[in-house]
Amino acid sequence: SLHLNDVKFFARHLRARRHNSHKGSYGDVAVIGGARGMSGAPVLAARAALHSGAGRVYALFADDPLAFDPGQPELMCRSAGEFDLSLATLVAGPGLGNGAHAQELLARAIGCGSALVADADALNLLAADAALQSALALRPAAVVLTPHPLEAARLLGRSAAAVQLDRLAAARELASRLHAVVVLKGSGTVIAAPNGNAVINTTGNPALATAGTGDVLAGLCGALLAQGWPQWEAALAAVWLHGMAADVLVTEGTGPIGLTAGELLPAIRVALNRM
Ligand code: NPW
Ligand code: AMP
Ligand code: MG
Repeated sequence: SLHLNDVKFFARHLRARRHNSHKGSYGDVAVIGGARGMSGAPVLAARAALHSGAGRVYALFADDPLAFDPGQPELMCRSAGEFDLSLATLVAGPGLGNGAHAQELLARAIGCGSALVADADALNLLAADAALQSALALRPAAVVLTPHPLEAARLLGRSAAAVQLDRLAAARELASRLHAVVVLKGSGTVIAAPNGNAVINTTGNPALATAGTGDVLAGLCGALLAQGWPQWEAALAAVWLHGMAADVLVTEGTGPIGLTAGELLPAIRVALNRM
């Protein structure tokens, strides 16, 4: 396993902002989530995508869509059922819920040709549906899965404790089984590829152990994919930047106690611009 500490390794994928470029040059991201009671999760992921350079960002809601996000009116809030999912890089799962409508939205997301980050409830729905897993494994477009240990455990049919006992093996097994780049989150996040490559991230700290930080990571990863990063590099850079943002905030006293997920956004933006 490699230890990830060289920013130059991925900086080459940063797209220079050319003078004659426009919002259409930096990709569209659509976050699919927002079941009743969990509207915050897709909003955080969508805000993260916006702060990470995506040209246009949509927050799609499985249930009642917000009219708009008062804290981030740049986002376009829509009903997920009425959106053409082939139009954007997709981040499926934050606060998506696990009902029939959520499952149908995920099946549509897997079935379209867009790059896809699957997180949270998208992973829980996958764990419960072998046909969706096969469709995902056969998907030609990029896929990044971002499970925390319990989500990985559900997918592997074992306990979270068993996953934690050999995190490298669990991430590699999921990557090869689902033919996707897998980000097994938690202290020492593991990024694994279907070919067996695996990297342990060295940034991040327990300030991240708070609600919504995973949703931010998923949105960040989606934004890099939308800007044309290959899936392996997008996953590595997203994990590294997310952890680096938390490390910088802790040195400033904004943590480890009481960091909020939303506070990562400006710090991620700074880390990305300094890369
Ligand atoms: P424990 O407590 O140790 O037994 P779930 P979820 C474990 C949305 N959200 N190492 C741990 O288990 C999400 O997007 C909405 C070891 C923990 O209690 C989802 O759609 C928000 N164990 C939905 O909620 C903000 C670890 O997993 C359990 C671990 C449910 O997602 C919050 C939780 O897993 C949230 O993002 C680790 N590193 N990490 C909003 N504002 O709208 C996790 N675990 O049951 O899958 O629930 O992750 O909260
Ligand atoms: P989620 O559980 O989906 O909200 O994701 C939590 C995020 O915080 C992931 O990116 C984890 O890797 C990160 N995280 C949680 N706890 C720690 C920790 N103790 N050290 C480093 N990163 C953590
Ligand atoms: Mg999560």
